Amino acid sequence: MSSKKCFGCGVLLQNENMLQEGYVLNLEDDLCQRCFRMKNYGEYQMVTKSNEEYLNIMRSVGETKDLVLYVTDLLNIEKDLLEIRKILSNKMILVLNKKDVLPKSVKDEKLIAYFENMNIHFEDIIVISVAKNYNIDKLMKIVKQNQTSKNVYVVGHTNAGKSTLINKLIKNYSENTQELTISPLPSTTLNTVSIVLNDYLTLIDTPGLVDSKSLVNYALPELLKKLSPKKEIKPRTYQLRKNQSILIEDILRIDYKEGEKNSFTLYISNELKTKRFLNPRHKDLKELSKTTYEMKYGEDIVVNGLGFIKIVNQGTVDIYLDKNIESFVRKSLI
Ligand SMILES: Nc1nc2c(ncn2[C@@H]2O[C@H](COP(=O)(O)OP(=O)(O)OP(=O)(O)O)[C@@H](O)[C@H]2O)c(=O)[nH]1
Ligand SMILES: [Mg+2]
Repeated sequence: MSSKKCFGCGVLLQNENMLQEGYVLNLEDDLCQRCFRMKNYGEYQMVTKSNEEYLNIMRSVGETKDLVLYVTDLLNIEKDLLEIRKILSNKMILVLNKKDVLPKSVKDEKLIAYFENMNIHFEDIIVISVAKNYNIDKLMKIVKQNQTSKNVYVVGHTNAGKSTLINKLIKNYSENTQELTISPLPSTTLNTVSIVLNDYLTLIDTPGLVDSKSLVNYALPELLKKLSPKKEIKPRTYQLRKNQSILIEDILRIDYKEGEKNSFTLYISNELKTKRFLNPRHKDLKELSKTTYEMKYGEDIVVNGLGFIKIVNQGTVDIYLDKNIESFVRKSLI
């Protein structure tokens, strides 16, 4: 084992065991084999990491007084933003990424107000899209205003786009040619990676917290590719009456059990197939488990890793979903 880290994911490089992470033929190499394959051949290799290591990294970030960017994916906002806030008392900016996947009509101000109402302290909240280079300059300004030292940490759940964001900042603001590895799979970044942007700013990428209850951990590669939207979502709205259902691929069934005629809008990748049934169905649910939600006016059902369903009026809704995947209800995001 050397003390050199992979430039792409931060793992310690080693040339002893091909089957273990960090393997390189030659310790002079900058990228581990896993990163090399992802980058050059788009060959993704899933690794599973214990959250304990990540929590240790978070705790060590918490011991610094450095500014933290907390990046989250607008389509997959975690159930509990406080989870990370509790570990880190650092000055923190909430960065709402992937605005490009939400319909253009959704206003930033509305999204920001939604998070402000949660009453969690952030120095600032900003909506960005790394993919569209949207608000990146504005983010850089906010970083400069709030830095407490050269170092700025980038944290958040896996797949939020932390490494993609840092790559964009490297590209836009420095001569540095280092490129972090990014992928649609969870746990791409494996350890901290420091990137010197200039004399005044060093960004530190960190591995993301893994949501063991996210659909991305259970989806096969074919589905995984379709799950995360590459384009603006075209919301699909269904007007349902009692006893009617919606099916999303074979992932989720939504049964409207009780209530007046109601509107269900799906915010999920355009590539996923959906069907509406006008009569109750009983087939194909063997492996799915049922949860009943008593919906109030203007709430979303969120399915971790899939997206969310906005339901306008109150009513009783049953959902059928793999028992390992989390769902929850929140006030409508949009
Ligand atoms: N549509 C869209 N996709 C994005 C955006 N930013 C990142 N992504 C995609 O999100 C996925 C995850 O990106 P990463 O940068 O690897 O995420 P990460 O937060 O570093 O993930 P870990 O290293 O696993 O913690 C990739 O498929 C990116 O292309 C964005 O602004 N819009
Ligand atoms: Mg990463």
